Amino acid sequence: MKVLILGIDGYIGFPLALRLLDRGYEVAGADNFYTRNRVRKVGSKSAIKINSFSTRNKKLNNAIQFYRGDVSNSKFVYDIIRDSKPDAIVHLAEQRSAPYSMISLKTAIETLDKNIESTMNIIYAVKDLNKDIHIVKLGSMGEYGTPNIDIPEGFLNVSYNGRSDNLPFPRMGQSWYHLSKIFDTYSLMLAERIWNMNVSDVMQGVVYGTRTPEISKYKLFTRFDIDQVYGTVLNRFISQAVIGYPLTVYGKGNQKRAFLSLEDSVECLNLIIDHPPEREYRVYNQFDEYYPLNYLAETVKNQYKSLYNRDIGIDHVQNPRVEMEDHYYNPVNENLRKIGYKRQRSLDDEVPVMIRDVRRNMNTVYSLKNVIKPATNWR
Ligand code: USQ
Repeated sequence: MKVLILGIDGYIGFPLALRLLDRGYEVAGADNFYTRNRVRKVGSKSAIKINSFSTRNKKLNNAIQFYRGDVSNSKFVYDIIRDSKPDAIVHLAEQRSAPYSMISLKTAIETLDKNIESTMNIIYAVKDLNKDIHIVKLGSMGEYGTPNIDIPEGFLNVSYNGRSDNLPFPRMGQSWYHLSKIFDTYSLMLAERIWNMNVSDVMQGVVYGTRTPEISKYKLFTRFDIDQVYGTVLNRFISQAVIGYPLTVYGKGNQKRAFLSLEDSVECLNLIIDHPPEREYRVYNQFDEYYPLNYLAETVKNQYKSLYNRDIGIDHVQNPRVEMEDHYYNPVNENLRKIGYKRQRSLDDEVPVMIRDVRRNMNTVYSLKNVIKPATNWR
């Protein structure tokens, strides 16, 4: 099977490529190094040293058929699909930071434009060139927001005035980034409805981690962002602990979010690639567990204490985001289990591995100290 990974230079794209190559798939990929550039633009870089893409590919004997370009350019998307002839396309090539989308009108529109256009380009290219291609699209658990009822997988049975239907679950994203993903979701739903396409729409939780077995095997790390714009919460907490910076829990810390390890993310995507829907739009809620942020902070604090006997502070900083801090949260994730998903790495397995990897890059983390403090305000 041949898989085209859009965003192959990214945090998840690169380990996914390693996994698929290692398991005998043909892998093509595209990237315009947008994340490397945007992270530089906010004064940061990957806290774990990574090679350039060409060095990565050289170390893999150029096993990846690579295209440099922007997936918000429709000609580029048509050209690479025509040339690489994939069976599946995994779309990871979107602007992926909620805080980045909230910096200004310019970054909000950049996020909406890039993300919506790239998905539209893929939909049209697949419709025009080969409708058998399986589109695996990365959405976000944050599309649902935090409703006061259970969160099903994409759809909800609704009874109203004596009639009932299975309708899209209401989406209540809390940033322009999440809104862009919601638009993608509706675009994919419509595309499948009118053109009978094969779509897996993946509502992914927050991913954490530094390693997969292939990263260790090939000694090729993936990027690891810890700054206030591109860093996600657990990756930031680990780095903060390593340099003795109090963990920046936003607000009360009772906010609950769904999480999974990098290894589980890659494993789930591999399972989804192996189970293409047949002329169907299918939603996967892709996460392992959900936790309140305070639980994550306590886990990092306790594990650090037991590994290095050092006390880590926890600082409840004023929340720069507009989000509920006390709320109900109960999403389901049955569809992945139906195709064979079992947790690979738990939070407790992964935190010590992450601490050790980040400690090896301590000097870089120190050098990024001034981009840790939250500075992007939703208000
Ligand atoms: N948070 C802190 N302290 C920090 C950073 C974040 O308390 O130093 C809190 C935030 O307020 C939020 C939660 O942690 O309540 C998650 O924030 P995050 O930055 O880790 O994740 P988020 O902005 O939601 O976005 C990330 C990825 C995005 C993906 C999404 C999945 O950047 O690409 O779609 O996670 S989800 O969160 O399920 O929407």
